[in-house]
Amino acid sequence: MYSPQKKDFVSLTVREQHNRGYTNGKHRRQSCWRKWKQLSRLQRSLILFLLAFLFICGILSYSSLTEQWRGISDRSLKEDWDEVDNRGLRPIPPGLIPKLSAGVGIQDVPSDVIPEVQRPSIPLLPKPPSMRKPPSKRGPPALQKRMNVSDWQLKDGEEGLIKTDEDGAKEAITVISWRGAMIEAEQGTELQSTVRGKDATVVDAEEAADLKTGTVKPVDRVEAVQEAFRHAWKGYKAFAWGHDELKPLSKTHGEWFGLGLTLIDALDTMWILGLKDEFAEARKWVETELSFSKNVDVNLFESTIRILGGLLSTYHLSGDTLFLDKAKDIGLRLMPAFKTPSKIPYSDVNIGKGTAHPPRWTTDSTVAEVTSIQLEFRELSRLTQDPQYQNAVEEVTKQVHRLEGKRDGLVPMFINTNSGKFTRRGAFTLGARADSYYEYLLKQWLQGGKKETELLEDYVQAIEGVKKNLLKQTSTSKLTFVGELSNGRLNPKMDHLVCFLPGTLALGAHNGLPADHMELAIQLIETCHQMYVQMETGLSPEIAHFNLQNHNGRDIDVKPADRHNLLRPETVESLFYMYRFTKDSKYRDWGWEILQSFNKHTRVPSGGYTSIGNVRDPLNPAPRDKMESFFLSETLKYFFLLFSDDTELISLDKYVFNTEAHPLPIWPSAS
Ligand code: DMJ
Repeated sequence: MYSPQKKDFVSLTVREQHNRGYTNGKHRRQSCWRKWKQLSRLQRSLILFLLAFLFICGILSYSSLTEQWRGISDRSLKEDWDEVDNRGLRPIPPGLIPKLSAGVGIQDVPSDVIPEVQRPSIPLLPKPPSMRKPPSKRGPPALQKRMNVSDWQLKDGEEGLIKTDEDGAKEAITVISWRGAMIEAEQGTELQSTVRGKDATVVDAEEAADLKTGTVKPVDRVEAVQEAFRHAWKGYKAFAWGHDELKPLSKTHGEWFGLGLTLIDALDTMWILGLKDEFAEARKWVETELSFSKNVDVNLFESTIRILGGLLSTYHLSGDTLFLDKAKDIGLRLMPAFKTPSKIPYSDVNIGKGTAHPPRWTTDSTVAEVTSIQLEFRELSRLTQDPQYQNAVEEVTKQVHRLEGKRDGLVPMFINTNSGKFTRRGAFTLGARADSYYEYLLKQWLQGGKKETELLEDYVQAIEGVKKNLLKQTSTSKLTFVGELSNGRLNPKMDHLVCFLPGTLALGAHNGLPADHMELAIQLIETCHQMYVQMETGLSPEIAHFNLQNHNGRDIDVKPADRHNLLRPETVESLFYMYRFTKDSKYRDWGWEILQSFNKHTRVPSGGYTSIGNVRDPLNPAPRDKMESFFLSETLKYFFLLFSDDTELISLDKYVFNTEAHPLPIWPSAS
């Protein structure tokens, strides 16, 4: 700091200089003006002309420069898009599939360690330049962005959850719970963008006439499912071919892993439905386009149940070794996930680099994720005669079997990859993050020929735990439901995901487990059915809240954040099991009603089906512009099997379905 004295001195000096400068300038201007006046008129005109000429030249060269700059940025944009095309990420018309040069495979690597891959020729999925940002997002993609479709408008006052990315750009996101998968925020809480215009998703008049309710013969129903599949495929083929998911309203695609998820997930459905042409086209894509040599993070659970499971079952059904080879490739690439201090796998694997990691915010994995990959890896070991896959997943099963922290056989939702222990104990659900743990206990026991008694014990004990801790009835209609336990308190809410349970219980009872499992299955499938019929669209919400007191005469309440329907399969899956084991035609009729509701409220005329945001508003179901791969893999497959009279088609005594509806063989007793 200057002292006041010093300050005065300085300011005085400055003022003096300033004055001097000012005087000098004036003096200089005066002398210039005098010189100008001394020039002849001709000289002055010449100078003025020259100045004007220079000014015009300046303007002209500025505009040509800016043209050039614009040209440069256009080229960058085009180059970026060419890059996208070169990576095979643009829809490729079937039949015109270009040959790709062989990718960097890992099968030839002599050890079980996948090397850090040389910078691959196909870098991580690019975004259009304007949106480019580091590929840091893991888990399911935000399921819905605010739509940018000219025909659609955001509904007044309804905004999506706004997320700001690293670039400061804002996007509307939907938060979604995935059965067993990682989610981005509180399960089931979401706000979604909605769109107006009921015509967009409502089946057109001609189609509706074909699909009217009434006395419909099974064969007609079977054909209706084939027709629904073809319609879904039409959209996928036209707008999302080779990509992960169809966005049927904006007529484009969504990418999650960049591995053609819908196509792979749908392969065995096409086989089972007898859609030969579609299958042949898809097979061609797998043969010529599918490469797992990609620097991309995939979720271990999701890629196991959808990709590995889908390839293995397609191999079994078709006998085509192409699918087995691809299954081996992805299976090996997923193995680094198991290299953790506890051998409880990480949630994410980079299948190109051979590295694995937990989510950014925790070292926990989800219990359902680490315990619902066993059917697939065990089968891979059996087929390859390489025990490493089976050993890795059975180590997880063994550890979870021994772990403390269960409640009457019910498991918490998280497990730590360092300690191998359950974390965040005290919350128990049969819904997201735990569900398929129970399913895979029973199904592994069946897959292995009913020999692994610890699996059976854990399963039977868990069902007892459900009965003791989670089962309740509504006061109005006495609907039985499976609630959630949170620190000793029952929350009377049930995810639609829990509707897998009646089918699994029925499968157990069919295989000799107690008869009361079947009784419970009958009660629970009734509840799942009610979750559809009590909604105005005839479609279930993602989460239902059940009334334990008769305060409003209703059994089911739905919170605004839970009103969405993602075309999920669980109820149709259970209807299929219930029909197979009881032959009670009401289960087929219930399924038929659901199929028609899907056709009425989720079918997009130009091709595909869409998730919707509001099952309570048939006039504006708020289509969300996304067709999940499990709609083709599971929902439509289970519809078909429910309506088919051929009960030997995927016999439940010969196959177990993985949790993504991919049938895997029950091992011959010799294995
Ligand atoms: C599917 O990916 C599988 O069924 C998984 O087990 C749960 N979530 C979806 C379907 O809802």
